[in-house]
Amino acid sequence: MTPSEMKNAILHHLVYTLGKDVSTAHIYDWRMALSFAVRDQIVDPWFGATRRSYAGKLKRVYYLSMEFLIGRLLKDAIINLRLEDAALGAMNDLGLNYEQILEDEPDAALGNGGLGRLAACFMESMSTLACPAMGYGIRYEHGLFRQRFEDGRQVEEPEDWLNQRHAWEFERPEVAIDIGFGGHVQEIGKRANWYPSEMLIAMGHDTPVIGWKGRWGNTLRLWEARPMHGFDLQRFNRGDYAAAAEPEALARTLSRVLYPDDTTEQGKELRLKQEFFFTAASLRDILRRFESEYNDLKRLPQKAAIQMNDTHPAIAGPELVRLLHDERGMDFEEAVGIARNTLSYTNHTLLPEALERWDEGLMGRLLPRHLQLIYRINELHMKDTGSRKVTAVEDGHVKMGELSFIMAHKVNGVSALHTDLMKKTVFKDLHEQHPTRIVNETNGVTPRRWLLSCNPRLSSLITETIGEGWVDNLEQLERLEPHIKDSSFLERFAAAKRANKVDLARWFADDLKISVDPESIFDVQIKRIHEYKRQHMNLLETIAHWLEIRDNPNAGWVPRVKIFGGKAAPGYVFAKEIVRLTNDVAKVLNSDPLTSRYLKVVYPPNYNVSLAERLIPAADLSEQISTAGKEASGTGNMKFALNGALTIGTLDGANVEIRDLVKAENFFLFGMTAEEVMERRKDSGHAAEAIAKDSRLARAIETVRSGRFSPEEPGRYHGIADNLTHHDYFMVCSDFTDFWRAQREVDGAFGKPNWTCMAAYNTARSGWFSSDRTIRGYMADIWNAAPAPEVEDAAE
Ligand code: TH1
Repeated sequence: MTPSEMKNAILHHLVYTLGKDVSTAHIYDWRMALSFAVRDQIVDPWFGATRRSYAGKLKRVYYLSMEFLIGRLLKDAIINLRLEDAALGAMNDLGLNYEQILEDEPDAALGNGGLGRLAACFMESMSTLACPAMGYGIRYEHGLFRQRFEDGRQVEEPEDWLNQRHAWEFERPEVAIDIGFGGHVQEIGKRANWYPSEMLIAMGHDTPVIGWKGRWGNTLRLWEARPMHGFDLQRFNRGDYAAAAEPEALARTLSRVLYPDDTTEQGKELRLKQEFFFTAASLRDILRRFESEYNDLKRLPQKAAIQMNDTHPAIAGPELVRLLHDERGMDFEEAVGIARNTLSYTNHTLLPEALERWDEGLMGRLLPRHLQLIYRINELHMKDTGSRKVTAVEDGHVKMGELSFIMAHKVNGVSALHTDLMKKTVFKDLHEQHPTRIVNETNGVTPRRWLLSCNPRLSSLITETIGEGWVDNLEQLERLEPHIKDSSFLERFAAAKRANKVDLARWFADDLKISVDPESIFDVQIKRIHEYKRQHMNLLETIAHWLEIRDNPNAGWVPRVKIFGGKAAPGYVFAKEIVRLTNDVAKVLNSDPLTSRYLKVVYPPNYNVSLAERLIPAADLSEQISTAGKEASGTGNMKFALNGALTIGTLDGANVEIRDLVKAENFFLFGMTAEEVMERRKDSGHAAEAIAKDSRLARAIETVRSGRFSPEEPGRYHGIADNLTHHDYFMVCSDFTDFWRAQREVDGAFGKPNWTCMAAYNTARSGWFSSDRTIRGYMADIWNAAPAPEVEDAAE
């Protein structure tokens, strides 16, 4: 496409799709017109892929996920279709600012964090690899809340991405599926009919997901809840206006909001309803498609692979058995076998507070038939394994992890360490019964978004150096290695990083009114706020460092900017205190004339995918400091390494594999191992001992306790200080001393010529962390799926 063709397409959509005149068009109208012009280019390859899947009778992958944290889509589509020159040219021609138009797009935040973003990266990789696939989830009216700070406190505001028209979706009113809840069960022999008491409709909305060079396009189908019987006219006519709208409001509640809890479980009824709603709609859609092509249900596992992203869609097990056994008359044991061979399950966490358990009473009320089937599945499992030990039902609860394990032919962890711990801890007994079921698929990230699109400077340097094959074959980055000896390459590598830092510094100055020196170490910790991720350990180190600078302000300190980003779950009190402390510390440090040229703290509000794309390319240091054994994988860690930031981190999650690949000398390791953590926890005095041995730590905690950061309310942080001194479950104190040591090593290394080499080795050796590699692993080890044959590039 040429710029002038693009320009004509934009003008056409402006007038005929949006009904706007050039002279009155706002930025929104231009952005929509550009989006529609780009979307037009997606449709043909997308249809082509669908046609080829049907014609070739290809096996399809179905990715069921409560969350898809897709972020903005316009630039992604432009890049994957190689329309940058056309789009930029057209924008210039029209006198519009391209960057500003891209920034106008709301960030679709249909997820909390890593789990949802992983699902989005997987969708993009499946399209790039021409793996016939479909993502299924919920079309939340409100995604993750918007975060604002008020006197340093987090305030949550509703996110309303759908206030504007969503340019990328196609409504599918014909894809409407009835979903029931409650009611009663009528048993006929071993089979049963379920008569729900409450019904609503799931309506599909399709978003095309286009892969690199437009080679292939899959669909993300998100369900919206609609009332079965909309508006009650009789009630309205009686003057009962609120009641008249009730059924509608009730049904729509189901797809109204994303639960804002990341790795914590609330056990709320509405959540269970959401889970069943989208899972049941997806399974019915999958079976409908299968039955339109094949007439033998025994072949389902050969033609469909259904991945459960964590336990949120775990009701898929019993529901699929119900559809096969109750509704289609298949023998129960055979139905369980077919369901199991079709389903697989990814576990993303071992944290006990995140493992879903549903009260039997609640489950029986909402899903009476499913509860009966769960009992039978459970009994069958005990019969088959001859064991009474593990069961999916215990103490009046249904344990969704166990249920998922029993109903899946493969269960995977998301990093080598995490998979190993799954086998040794949470799934120990089940693993002994089914020793080949658990497999590892270390997470990955899509290089299109997380390098090519977000870091054009580094991307250009890479392409100029080794060609552009790396974009869909990321392991080619290793071809950079010979160039790391070359001073002109290193200079350009450093220059790209510096320019990214200057951009970020300008944004801090303009948007946050904080000035930072781009020559400082940009030290970044961005992720959900959680005790196990230990933002408070990072803060204590910051405070200790600040106190040390104050003691000796003229000692030639290495300047640093500590950058934080992240949201706290609205109900997670401790995490919200960490948010507030971060803001309070920032206020004191940034206005300290003695120290502020050496140490600043920046905490931009509302961390999201778009902000990540801005921060990661400018980072020197990546903070991956979770208590070992707690972070299942992490994916931010991979994005930073890929963009040439060095990691300071523990041996946790995928950090272990990052360090193995980039090599120990290019990674700042500190802290206890997962085993040492378990050992040390047995010693109830671990925190007090650690504090007694480290005067810097003691002083930092005392400073927090003293009210130095909250003079108007001196007791504000007693909670945090007490938790650390007495309890400290996540071992902040016990790891602090080694963390401090590693941070000072960072100071020593930064600014030396070797730093750029280390950074470049991180980029060159991170190719393995492409989500293309991860998806190939799922295809081979779990899905038994193959890419579509003979796929050419549409965008060349
Ligand atoms: C995250 C894990 O914490 C993280 O380590 C991992 O990299 C990521 O998943 C992708 O695998 C999880 N997010 C959630 C969210 C919910 C429940 C459990 C997890 S685990 C709602």
